[in-house]
Amino acid sequence: MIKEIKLPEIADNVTSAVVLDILVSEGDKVSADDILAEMESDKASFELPSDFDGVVKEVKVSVGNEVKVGQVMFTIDTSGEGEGEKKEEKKDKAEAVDSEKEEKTDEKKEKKAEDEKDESDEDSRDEEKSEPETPDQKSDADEITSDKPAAHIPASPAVRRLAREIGVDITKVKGTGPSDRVTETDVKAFAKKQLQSRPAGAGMVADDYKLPDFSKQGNIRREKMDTIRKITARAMAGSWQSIPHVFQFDKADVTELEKFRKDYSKYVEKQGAKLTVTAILLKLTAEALRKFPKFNASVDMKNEEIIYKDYVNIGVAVDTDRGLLVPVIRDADKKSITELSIELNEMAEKARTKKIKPDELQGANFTISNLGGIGGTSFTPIVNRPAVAILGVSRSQMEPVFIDGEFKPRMMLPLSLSYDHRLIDGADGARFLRWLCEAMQNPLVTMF
Ligand code: CAO
Repeated sequence: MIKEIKLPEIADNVTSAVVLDILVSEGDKVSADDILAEMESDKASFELPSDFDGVVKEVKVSVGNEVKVGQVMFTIDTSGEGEGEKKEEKKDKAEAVDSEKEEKTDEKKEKKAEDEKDESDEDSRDEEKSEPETPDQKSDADEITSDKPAAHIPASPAVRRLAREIGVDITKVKGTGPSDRVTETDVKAFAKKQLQSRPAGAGMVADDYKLPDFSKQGNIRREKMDTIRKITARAMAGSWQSIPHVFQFDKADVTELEKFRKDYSKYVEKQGAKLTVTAILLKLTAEALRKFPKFNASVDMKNEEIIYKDYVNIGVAVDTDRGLLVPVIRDADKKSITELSIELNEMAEKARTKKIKPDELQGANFTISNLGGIGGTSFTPIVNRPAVAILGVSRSQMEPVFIDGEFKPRMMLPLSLSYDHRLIDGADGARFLRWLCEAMQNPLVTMF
């Protein structure tokens, strides 16, 4: 008897759903409640189970199809004849192949053996609390490359679902069950091995995205990443993936500050440095970090603790020939603007001339990234963990600002603050940045 599997009613006002994945092929034996397809409506993702035991006679939809409620997606032969037909076909096509009956018996045995194996694995894990498996113990779950589409890899729907849920490409898993059937244990061992074989942090960069063959479009050239690029790529991807970022923007009126800077730059020059906006920002940010200690902290999610630091170390992003380097100005709150200017000049020079030492690049609680020397109206820098915030500085320019009933030309400096929302809330972020803007407008604010 042929039974139809239709898209059922999912929820009020949902009339259709899209096929995300099809987990069976025509000729597959299924049991009631085995998952046939994964679907997604505009309300939710869900699995479509079989209502019957039998053999999949027809798959009437493809991945990506939009299916209407009530539309037939699969037909299931529940009479057992479908199995017979398939058996005959196989016999005719390849006499060398075992009879379908044996295959089906094998399949039953395989399933039983696999279930028993999986169950006993579970039991031994639960009851005996045995040592975790090492990758070597599971070396039979090596990576393979199969040309077969995922739907043709021998595995139960539950195993396929597990593979999808934990991000394992089932075509790469070597099945250790009878007739190379992929078992739940194979999938778990494969996932574990993949994780263990990655160098720390590599998972953040070496993603599974398959690049297209660019040479089809024209000539290409491949170049190895240098160490700085690799470190930056890992650090930035790691920060971006682990930190829920929020970005806050503001503008500081630096008209008066610019006058001050020009007036005092000669004094600082005499000491051998240049008084720049970055040095002034270093001073004011150090004050802000004292006033708002959360911005000078780190998050320890493992222990669910916040680590407040009594020292104020600020990293400054420096653009070098080799890429981005972030030397750290230690105890910035204890230094004068002149001292900070001198140290910033020295550090930037060392970074650019490859003289910077590794420990001079470590230990920042906060970072300042000033791109204003190059240009731009705003940008959103990535928080450099384990810090929880970073200040982005764009190019200051004269703007008409409406003050006391009239527009006045003012030098405005755009600032952006990126912060970790696990620790810092929106109001904290807005207050921190506003305070910094006000401190630039009127440095007396820092006295209060
Ligand atoms: N707005 C307008 N002008 C600015 C400015 C700003 N926000 N910041 C700097 N300037 C001006 C300076 O006044 C200076 O002008 P003059 O030559 O006329 O005096 C010029 O730009 C160059 O400044 P500088 O770079 O010598 O000095 P600095 O202290 O302002 O900056 C440093 C030092 C190390 C921050 C900077 O050189 C640098 O490397 N910036 C790049 C940071 C970076 O790459 N960030 C990205 C990180 S995320 O990928």
